[in-house]
Amino acid sequence: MHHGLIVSSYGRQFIVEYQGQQYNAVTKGKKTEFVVGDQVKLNLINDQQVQILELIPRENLIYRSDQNRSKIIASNLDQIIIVIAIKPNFNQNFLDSCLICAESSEIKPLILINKMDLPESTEFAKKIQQLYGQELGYSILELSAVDNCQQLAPYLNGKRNLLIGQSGVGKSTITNQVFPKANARTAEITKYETSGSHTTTNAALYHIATDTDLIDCPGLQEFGLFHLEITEFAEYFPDLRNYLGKCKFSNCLHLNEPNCAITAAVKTGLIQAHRYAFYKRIAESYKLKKCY
Ligand SMILES: Nc1nc2c(ncn2[C@@H]2O[C@H](COP(=O)(O)OP(=O)(O)O)[C@@H](O)[C@H]2O)c(=O)[nH]1
Ligand SMILES: [Mg+2]
Ligand SMILES: [Zn+2]
Repeated sequence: MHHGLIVSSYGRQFIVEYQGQQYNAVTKGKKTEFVVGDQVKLNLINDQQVQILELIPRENLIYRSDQNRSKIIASNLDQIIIVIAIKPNFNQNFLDSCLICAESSEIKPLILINKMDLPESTEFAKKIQQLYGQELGYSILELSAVDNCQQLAPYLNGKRNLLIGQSGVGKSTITNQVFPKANARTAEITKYETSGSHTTTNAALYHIATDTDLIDCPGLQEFGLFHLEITEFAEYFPDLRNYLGKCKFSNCLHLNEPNCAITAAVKTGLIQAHRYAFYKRIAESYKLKKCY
């Protein structure tokens, strides 16, 4: 039996790497729920094609989802690098959602503040360092993909890394800097090809060293969390976690219940208001959907 690695996906098409060669993959039967990072068992058809027979169990899998459907993004990861930048439009909820995604899959996140060459980034980075570094304890790296991307290399070493972030933050630029052979499409190139659309079309995994991989994935504007359970949701917030178990009701959802340790901590400023607002917004949307 041969084992391969899914290195790219285009819609329902997959590219599988087997013994250093890339093959177009056909899947067996209807089940085509594979994703970049998956290890699969396969049959060789010819020197260009393989047939995927079966998925080898994943160590982890990350999703995003909205009310209607969830979409798998990548699997078997060691680190999620959340790329943020003041331009084109920083969305704090997106950052919070990515952090929850990393926490819920027990994958270590690294927040990468890109575009530090822009003067307005200094103030922005200071605020992020305060809120997410000092208060929440996340690792943060500041750089400019166009000036000094080499700083990133030691953070990638020995890991399979996923770059996620809103469209336009610089993920493909970073990918090309770290691994020029990737030739990933950046906004400039995509603009030529598809008149104004800023998204790359597929996720792709690059081997930047023998034990180091980088996955660049299509631009995302939303990062839904509907696949998570409301009762577990607060555990994915390092700032709410310490208060769990201290509320009057053991099944407290920390919304309007009396004697709730979390809402009390929000009132005294021990929990940042914006983080609780984010928690509340998602928790309430779960309630609407699942009728808790
Ligand atoms: N000023 C500045 N612009 C950058 C930097 N990194 C990327 N960009 C620009 O930001 C735009 C979006 O980059 P791209 O890599 O396509 O973003 P992606 O959608 O996250 O893959 C492009 O115009 C890049 O040239 C940076 O460090 N500084
Ligand atoms: Mg891109
Ligand atoms: Zn509570």
